[in-house]
Amino acid sequence: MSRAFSGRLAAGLVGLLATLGAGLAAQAKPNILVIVGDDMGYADIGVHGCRDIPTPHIDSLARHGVRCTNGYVSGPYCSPTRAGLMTGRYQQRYGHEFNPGPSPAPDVGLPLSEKTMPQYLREAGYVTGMVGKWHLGQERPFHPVSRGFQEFYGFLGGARSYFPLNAGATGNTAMLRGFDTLPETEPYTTDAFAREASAFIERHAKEPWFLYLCFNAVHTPMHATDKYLARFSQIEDPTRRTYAAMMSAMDDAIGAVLKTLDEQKLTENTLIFFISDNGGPPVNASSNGHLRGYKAQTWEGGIRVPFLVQWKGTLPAGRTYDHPVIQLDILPTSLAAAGASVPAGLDGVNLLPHLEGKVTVPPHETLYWRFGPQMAIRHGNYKLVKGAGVDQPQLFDLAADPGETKDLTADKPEVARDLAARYEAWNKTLVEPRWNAPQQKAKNQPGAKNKAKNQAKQGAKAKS
Ligand SMILES: [Ca+2]
Repeated sequence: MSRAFSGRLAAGLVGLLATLGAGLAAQAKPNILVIVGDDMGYADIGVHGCRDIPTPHIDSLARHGVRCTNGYVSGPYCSPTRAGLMTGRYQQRYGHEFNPGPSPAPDVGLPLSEKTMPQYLREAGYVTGMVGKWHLGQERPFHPVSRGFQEFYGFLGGARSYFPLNAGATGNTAMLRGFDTLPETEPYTTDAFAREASAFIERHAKEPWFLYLCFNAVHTPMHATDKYLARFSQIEDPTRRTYAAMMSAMDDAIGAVLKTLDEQKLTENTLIFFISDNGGPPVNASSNGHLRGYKAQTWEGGIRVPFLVQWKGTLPAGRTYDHPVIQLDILPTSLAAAGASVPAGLDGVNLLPHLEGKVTVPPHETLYWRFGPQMAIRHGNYKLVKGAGVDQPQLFDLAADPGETKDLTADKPEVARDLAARYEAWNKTLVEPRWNAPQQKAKNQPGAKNKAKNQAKQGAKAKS
C-alpha cells in the first residue's frame, strides 16, 4: 500500500467517522414535545377510568410510555403551574404565586430574572417553538418570543373564544404569529393548534426541536363545533356534553400530532410529556373522580393531574410509576435527555433513571404547595394540607386514603408536627407574591353544588 493511498484511506476513515459521529450526536438529542391540557378533570381520560369520553390518543401515550400515578403540578391553577414548568423551580420562589389576571399591569409576567426552558434548550442546540396558550405576561418583554421561543403561534392570555375573533382583536385574546396579529379563519382553535404543531414538526424534522403545545382546552368558555358535539348526543348534561366534545377535539389534535411524528419517523427520537395544568373546576363539568376538591385548591383534586411520559424505545411501555413526580421535573428531565447539564438550583429533578427503573429511590422526598392562605406538603405518603374551606391543616395518608377523607391529625400528632415544621422551613425560602390573586368569578368557586352533583352522576371512576 503506497503511503499516499494509505494517507487518503486514513483521511477518508476520519471523515467517515466524523460523519457517523455527527449522526450519532444528532440522534443523541431527542426532540422534546410537552403537551399541556387546561382544567382537565383527573378522571377524564380512558386510562384513569373515564367511560363517557373516549381519549384513545392520550391513552396511547400511557400505552407506549409511563403513566405517573402520583403526578402533580406546583400550582393549582393556570399561570403559576406554567411558570413552574418553564423554570423548573417553585414559582413562589420568585413571586409568581397567582394568575396575573385578565388585564395584567405592564410589569406583570414571568419574572425576567428567571431562565426559561426554551432558553436552556436553545443553548443545547434546539430550535424552539410554542403553540397555544401562554398566560405568562402580555407585554413585549414577557412575550414567548422574548422568553426563548423562536416561533410562536397562539394567544397571550388565560382564555379566549374557540371560534374566530374579529380581525381587529387585540390584547390577550388575539391570535398571534410571533409578535403579529394573525387573521385566523380556522373554525375551531383546537384544530388550528394541531395544524400549527404538525407544521412546526415538519419544518424542523431534520434538527432537534422543542415544542411546547399548550391547549386552552378544556378551559371555559364552553365552546365546541357540531363535528365534536355530534359524538356525544348520549350525554344529557349540556355542559358535560360540550366538555366531552372539547376533550375529544383535543384528543384528536394530539392524535394528529402523533401521526405527524410517525410520518416524519421521529416517534422513537421524541420525548413526550402530557399533563393537565391543574385539576378540573366545577364550572366545566369535569370530573376529578375520587379526588377531593377542585382547581384553585391544594386538595388532591386541584394539584394531582394526568402525567404521562412517552419515549418509545428508551422508556418502558405500558408501565405505571407510583412515586410522586411534579411538572417541575419536566425541564431537568428534558435537559438530561438532550445531553445538557442540569443546572443547580432547580427544584425539579431528572426523572429518566427513575422512569427507566435504573434507580428505585423516589425522585422527591417531599413536595410543597403554597397558594395564598392554602398550603400543602407531601412527605412520603403523608400529606398535611390546608385546602379551601378549612381553617386548620389536616393530615392524610394518601396511600390508604387518596380521597383525603380521614383526618389523622389527632391520631398522629407527631407526624403532623413534623410535616408542619418541614413546610415552615420551605416557606421561609419563598418570597412574597409579586401581585395579588385576581378576583375569581363566583361560578368558578367550589360549592357550585349543581355541578358537583352532575359530577357525581357521571359515574366516571378513576384508578389512582
Ligand atoms: Ca388551568
